[in-house]
Amino acid sequence: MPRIVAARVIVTCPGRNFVTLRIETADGVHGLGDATLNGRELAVASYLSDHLIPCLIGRDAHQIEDAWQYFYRGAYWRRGPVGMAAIAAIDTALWDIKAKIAGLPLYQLLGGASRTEVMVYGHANGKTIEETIDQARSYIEQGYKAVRLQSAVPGLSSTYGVSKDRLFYEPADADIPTETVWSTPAYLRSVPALFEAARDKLGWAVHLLHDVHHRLTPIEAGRLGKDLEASRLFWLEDATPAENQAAFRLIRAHTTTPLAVGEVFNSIWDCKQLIEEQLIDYIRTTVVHAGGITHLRKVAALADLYNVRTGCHGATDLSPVTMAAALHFDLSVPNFGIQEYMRHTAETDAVFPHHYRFAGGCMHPGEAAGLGVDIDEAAAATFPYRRAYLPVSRLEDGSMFNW
Ligand code: EZ4
Ligand code: CO
Repeated sequence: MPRIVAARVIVTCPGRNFVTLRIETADGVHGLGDATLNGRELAVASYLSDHLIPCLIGRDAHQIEDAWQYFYRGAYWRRGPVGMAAIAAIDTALWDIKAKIAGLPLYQLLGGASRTEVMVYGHANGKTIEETIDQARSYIEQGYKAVRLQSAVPGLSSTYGVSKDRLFYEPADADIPTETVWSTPAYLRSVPALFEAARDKLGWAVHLLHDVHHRLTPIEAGRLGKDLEASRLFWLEDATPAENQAAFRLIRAHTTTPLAVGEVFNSIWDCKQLIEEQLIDYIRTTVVHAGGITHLRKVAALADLYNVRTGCHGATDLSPVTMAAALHFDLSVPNFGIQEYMRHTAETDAVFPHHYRFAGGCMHPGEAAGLGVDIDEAAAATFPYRRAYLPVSRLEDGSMFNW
């Protein structure tokens, strides 16, 4: 058996923080797993180093399911973003090792390719509707078949999803959270106009997406969905916070705009009702935040029974290790829908050399054995951790709100 003899956590900040688990077997095979939890990185690093790694040494690297169950059931305290990101990192690294030992790209172990490539969507944003549409046009010129549109809300000094930089969007922008102000009425007035103008200027061949980022109540979301129906969105994302899964019944009752949810979910229990009652069209759970490849495959299998397709989260706070793992998953899973893709900076790409590639609006994980991604530890060591938080959000009267 390939015995695990060493495991350690590497924290690096090539423009933003990433937490990576590296597991090694007695034969010198190593595997990587992403454990990055934006704004709470060191909690996961400690959970792994102080609590899980000591139990990992000596185990059979091939027993992936058993390791998953051991750390999930064995904790007694189940689920939660910190614990599930740590389990995800172990799970991903063990799949990487198994595929390397097999000499196959990971997707071959997951049933093989169900498609030739994976459709991704890019992020277009701007301070005005015109700027956002111009940026969407540049994505379409690069071959993208799907683009997410986010435009600044008139009257608000900053809006989530709208970057200061033209190429890269990085919301974790300060060592104490930036305070932002939110107005739902201003937002609800601005979005339908954005998509009407986008259809007018960009036509109907491109898929258009939009992220509400948990800012609405169910009835507000129902109304927005209705107002956007004529613009034929690919999806409307995270319309409301989804702790209350049953709330989606109300949204569903009012609109045929397809709904996506779940980038912050960490287990199948967070989306069980949403899927079983067919309250959503796309499930956004991803490798790093939902217990790794092993658990994500169970989510996808449940979703497949109810015509729900996958749409994995793929923002810049998900490292190239997650991106690679997601692409192997996407290529193999029968009910794949779309994959989010935000470019990492050149520094991040240099720290994590990888085989996945983009062409013509689609991606492929490549044919290297394992995940096809590595970490350059010497380069990683030149970028020490820097505390960075996502902003917080308040209503105009000062009440705390959802960012
Ligand atoms: O704000 O990943 O759809 N993508 C998103 C992201 C999230 C960040 C939070 O860490 O909503 O950009
Ligand atoms: Co989102």
